[in-house]
Amino acid sequence: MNAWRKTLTAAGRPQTRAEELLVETAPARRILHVDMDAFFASVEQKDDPTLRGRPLIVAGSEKARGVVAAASYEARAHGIRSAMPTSRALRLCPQVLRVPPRHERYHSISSEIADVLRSFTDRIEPLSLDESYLDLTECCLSRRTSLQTVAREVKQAVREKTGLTASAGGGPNKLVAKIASDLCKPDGLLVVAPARVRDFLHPLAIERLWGVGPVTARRLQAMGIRTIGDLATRDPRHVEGQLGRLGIELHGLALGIDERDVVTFHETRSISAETTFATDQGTREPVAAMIASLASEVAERLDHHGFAARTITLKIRYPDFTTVSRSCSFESRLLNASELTARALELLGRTEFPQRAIRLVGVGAAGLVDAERPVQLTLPFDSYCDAPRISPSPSASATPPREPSPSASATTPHEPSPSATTPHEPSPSASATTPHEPSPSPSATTPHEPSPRLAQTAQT
Ligand code: DCP
Ligand code: MG
Repeated sequence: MNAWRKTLTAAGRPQTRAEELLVETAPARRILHVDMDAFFASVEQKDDPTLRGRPLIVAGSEKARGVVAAASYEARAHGIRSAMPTSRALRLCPQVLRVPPRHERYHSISSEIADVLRSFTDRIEPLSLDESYLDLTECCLSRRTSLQTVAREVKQAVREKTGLTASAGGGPNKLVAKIASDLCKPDGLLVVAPARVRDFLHPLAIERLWGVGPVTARRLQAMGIRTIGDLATRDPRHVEGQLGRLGIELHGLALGIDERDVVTFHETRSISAETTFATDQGTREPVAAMIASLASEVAERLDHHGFAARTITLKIRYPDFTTVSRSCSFESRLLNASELTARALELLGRTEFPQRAIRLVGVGAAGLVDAERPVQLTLPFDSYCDAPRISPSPSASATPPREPSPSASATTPHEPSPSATTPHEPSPSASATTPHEPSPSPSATTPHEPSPRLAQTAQT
């Protein structure tokens, strides 16, 4: 990041109109947010032409209290959304087609998308399997072409390679790019010029702002703030008085100031599987059987990729949706299928089960290494990342707290996120979450409801 720009915004936002003008006239970055449309559902429709043009959900079975991972746009017309229980989706649209998720297939397409994006720039920050930020500043400047033009090329290249549509939003920062791509879905392209940022942001509902979930939105609404523009025109000291540091950060964002860099390294991925029981389980036998089945699924996927794991995590959700995870790591040993199961069952002993019944259970493997050559690595689908990163602390870490939005509080039908631990013998870590207001701290960042971080925490 430009040094003077960072200094200017070190207090979270420009302090004077003169500083504001300087920020406005700074050489603008060209940030693009690319997000595949109805990703899992579109992959299914691409692979099976009989599913095309029909309401479709990729979801677990309603009998097993499954939830919707992805809904085709035809299904969304009936009000079906991600994270909704499958049973509710079926009530909304009895003729909806349901297919179970095929994660390997989505990972493989994600890898193809990554290859396409990398042909435009190395400055890529993947957020999930189907979503990335690209910093196209150098690409645009060296080619003397506009962000709009490059964005159009990116969309076309993704379509040619995968047969799928992506939506792309562009602007001088991540905040604008992400909101723009959300607004132009599906198959859209919306680029916001720096001079138009405030015109673009200000009419939007305050919930669109990064870090504003239902709880914060209610607090802002109680202050008479309904749009981003309402917040931008408030005295920041007043907002700070009401919301503390979060208020200051949100006020800066409302002014269109977001200095976060596109971060090109990424955490080492994990392989995991989880399931929600049809009814809450209070006895050991069915829970242990499910853990064994999930562990062998994880082991199979590790095998398929040629990976071995040094860390295992057990994730448990109690009936009140409180979620905990327990992990242990091994420096000198790799975990095979039976060890994964055995360790996961040991970890079960460190939960409140059976005093508390269990709604959901998940098994995750992290600390992935090449099974043949045990060196820490990343999965193929994020092979464009600069370097893997492991949390340096094995101590208890909070799973990202999220607003109790539907996507956060309902079961996500795949991939628990085990807390990373440094490899040593064996090192337990625990994390617990209850659905509550997100903290503005950096550790609260998630792709779904990220916490705002301004210049003072931006990485250069
Ligand atoms: N996903 C999931 N569980 C959720 C949300 C998403 O398993 N609660 C999976 C399925 C989605 C994929 O992640 O297809 C990408 O998530 P998005 O939020 O990008 O949603 P979609 O790509 O499905 O739709 P959109 O067109 O709104 O981006
Ligand atoms: Mg998507």
